[in-house]
Amino acid sequence: MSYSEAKKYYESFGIDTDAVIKKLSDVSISMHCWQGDDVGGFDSKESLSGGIQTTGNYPGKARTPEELMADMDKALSLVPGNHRINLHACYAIFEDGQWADRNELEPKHFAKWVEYAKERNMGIDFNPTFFSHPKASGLTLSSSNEDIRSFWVQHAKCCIKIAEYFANELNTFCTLNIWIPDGMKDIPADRLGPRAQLKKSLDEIFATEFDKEKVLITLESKVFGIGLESYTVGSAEFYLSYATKNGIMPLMDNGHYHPTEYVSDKIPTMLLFNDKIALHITRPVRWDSDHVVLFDDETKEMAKEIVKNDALDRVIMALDYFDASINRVSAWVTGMRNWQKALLSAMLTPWNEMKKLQDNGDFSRLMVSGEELKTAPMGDVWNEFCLRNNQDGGMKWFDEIVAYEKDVLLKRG
Ligand code: RNT
Ligand code: ZN
Repeated sequence: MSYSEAKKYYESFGIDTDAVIKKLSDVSISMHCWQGDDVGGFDSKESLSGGIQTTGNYPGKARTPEELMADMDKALSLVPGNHRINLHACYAIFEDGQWADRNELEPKHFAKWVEYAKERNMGIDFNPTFFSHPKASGLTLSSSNEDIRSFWVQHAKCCIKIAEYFANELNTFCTLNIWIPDGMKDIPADRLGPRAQLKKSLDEIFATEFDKEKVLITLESKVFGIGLESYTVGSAEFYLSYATKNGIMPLMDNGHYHPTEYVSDKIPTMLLFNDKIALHITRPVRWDSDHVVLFDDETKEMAKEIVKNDALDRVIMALDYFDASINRVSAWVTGMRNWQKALLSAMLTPWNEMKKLQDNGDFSRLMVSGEELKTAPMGDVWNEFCLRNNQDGGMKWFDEIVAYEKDVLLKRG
């Protein structure tokens, strides 16, 4: 089928594909820098901690800021549209050996990133890093050790300043996401204590003066981590309650729930009770494994809940996965394109008609329509969307990855 035929097909469902293409072209996704170096960062030689794990040893990992930036450029050059980048505090760039610990980070340590983003007209989102650090061997913001707890509170405060700097320099908001790995391997004697400490730490962090239009703080909950199987301080109820009570934005990572719970089901509820919400889009396989985002059923279902509820401007969409077993640049492009495909698939579905079928109890027709649309010519609209954004819709981008691997990645040794 050609685009014009596909256009006609969708017209018969009342969908204007040109308008859809325009709408999708305006969606910015936040691309996480940490896919490029297995969540390594530049501020320490500590190995990755916090109950998260990259697996694989594919050659070509970025070892320096220059390499990481080059890889991100390569990835972004193969994704249609204009996007944002998402940094972690551990990606600070220290010039002339001017290393600073996490409680002393300053905007100047991110000046190179601002330069990078400015040249490419991109926004930056940000994350304090509460892991891979000697003071993160136990609890962080929920610690009962005052030295440790205040160190991490100070880290978060530094990050607010840096986020404000990003927003001011780049003229767009900066999302600042707080995720801590705090938890326990075995059954805790005291569950309430650490949560009370975390509450106190968050209160202290939010007492900082900052421009709430520019810095959008989000709170990310989790169910468990490796070595932290029995107890997570920052659980879903904890952050939901804190966020609701204090007018803070919640962030849902779809790898952070029990396997039969779906973030797609949570999105509409959250939209009813929050002005804005944020997502970490990932793919959990058996556990929070952070596999590359595919164009699979749950990914489509999450996109549907955003598009169908007309909430594209109320949901901050960030990718979050790290796969070291395949070409890392390819992993970025695959995930970015797949989230766009999921949004496209949702935009090409006549939700109003389908809602009517649901409201009228016509569940047979609803099922048949849904199944019919699964083989609709979405690929032709995808190709046209790519074309209009100066990209190829097929697999040609992968040839560029192969060439980049040969010319650049494999030469890294
Ligand atoms: C960990 C969380 C968190 C991290 C990043 C690196 O389970 O998902 O968002 O993946 O901050
Ligand atoms: Zn996450």
